Amino acid sequence: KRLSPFPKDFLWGSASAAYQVEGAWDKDGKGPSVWDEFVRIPGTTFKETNGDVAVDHYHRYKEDVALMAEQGLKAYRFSIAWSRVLPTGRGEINEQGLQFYDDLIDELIAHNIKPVVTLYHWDIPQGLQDAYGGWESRQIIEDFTTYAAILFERFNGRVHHWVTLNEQNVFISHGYQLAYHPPGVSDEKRMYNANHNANLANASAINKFRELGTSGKIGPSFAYGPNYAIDAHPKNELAALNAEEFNANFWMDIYVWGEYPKAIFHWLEEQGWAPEILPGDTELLKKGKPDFMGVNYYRTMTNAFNPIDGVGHGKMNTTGEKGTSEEKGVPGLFKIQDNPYLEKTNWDWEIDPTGLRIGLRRIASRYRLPILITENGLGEYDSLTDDKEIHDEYRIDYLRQHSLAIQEAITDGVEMLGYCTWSFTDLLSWLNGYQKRYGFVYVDREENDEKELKRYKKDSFYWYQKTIKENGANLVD
Ligand code: GCO
Repeated sequence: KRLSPFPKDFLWGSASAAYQVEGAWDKDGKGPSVWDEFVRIPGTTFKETNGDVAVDHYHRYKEDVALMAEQGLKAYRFSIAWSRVLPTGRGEINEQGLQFYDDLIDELIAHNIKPVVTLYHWDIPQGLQDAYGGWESRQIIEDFTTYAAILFERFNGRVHHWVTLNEQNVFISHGYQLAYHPPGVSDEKRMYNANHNANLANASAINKFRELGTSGKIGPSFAYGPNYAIDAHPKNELAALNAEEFNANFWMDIYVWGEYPKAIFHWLEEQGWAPEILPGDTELLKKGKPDFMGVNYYRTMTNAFNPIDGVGHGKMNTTGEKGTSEEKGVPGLFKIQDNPYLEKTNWDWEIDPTGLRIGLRRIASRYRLPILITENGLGEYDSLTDDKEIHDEYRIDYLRQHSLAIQEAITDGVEMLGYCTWSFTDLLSWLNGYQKRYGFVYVDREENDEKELKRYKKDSFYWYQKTIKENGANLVD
């Protein structure tokens, strides 16, 4: 079958997040974020790893950008640490913190790499958490908007792609239900309230972006994977529909249409967990429509009927030992099953390039928005040979298949803006330390041994370099 080519201006990119790469956690006036505090609570992360130094991108950004330029990257997605810019989350600007991003942006532009800026990648300032419980208070709407406006004004004209909130579904569920992330709460009523405030903050920032006449496009990054049924039994099909509504539409409908899907909202009301919608909320949400949908794609889920007294959220695999995830589900809606057709990574994530094509099709036809893949990649153990090489053919294979799925989606008519792989250099995995590597560039460090943080190009670095150069023409043999 003939595939449509990638558009000429397709953004072949790669991505990172401040806490996972920067280090310099208390340098040059930066205030603490909730992650700086959370990682110090024993038992919260793999071998007590933290991002104090991470891969020291804060001090080595020029070296990293030079590697990006050598690879031919068209775009680099990174996040801004709110507490670098505003140490307690509001009030006086810390000019030195803001200057770091100013310099990084200039360095990227000087190398013809388009900056894709994420406003929030999970590191809310501890000051706001202490002052009013962060996302749990409506005060966050104003404070997030003020912070966003500082960045819009400073970087307008230099940045053309803006991401508001990264994986709201993850930071909200992990922070307020599963307690894997700060603030480590397990309370659904509080979770759906915090989530509603995040939705309002997202829309308010988008409205501010437009009010200020900022140039470029803005949208959220959502962690999405399509939900399948284990088989065609109607009850399992219903479970898959429930899962799609619960895991995906509940979060993305509100971004695009300002309304929660009725079936899920009704289910929340029955549990006593529905957020309070105040007068004016719906209007604000409807106005704050994004220009594109950012998609972080890693895996798909396969579902079956789950009775009302069925399984709940089990334990996650954070050790990197295959098969250590537990059975999970939402009682009365769905439960997650192993898909017999799919292989999994060492962290039990299904590898499913066709799922990416399916997911892109679903989003494009439901929301009629262009899509930017803001993350996709393979977390694996990598090893450095004696010759200081990294033969990650498994990653090349993964990325090649997912790039092809994007090309197929383009052929299907989906408007694709770009592909930011996760990640450019190796980085800290929030809960899995430094053993789970995603980068094109290997960084020589272990859990609690920083070594010299030397960078080595993996085989996948060269593969992506060629892919960018040929605009994907090398994908089909
Ligand atoms: C991990 C995760 C992260 C996320 C990213 C989400 O292993 O910790 O994969 O790296 O993918 O931060 O936006």
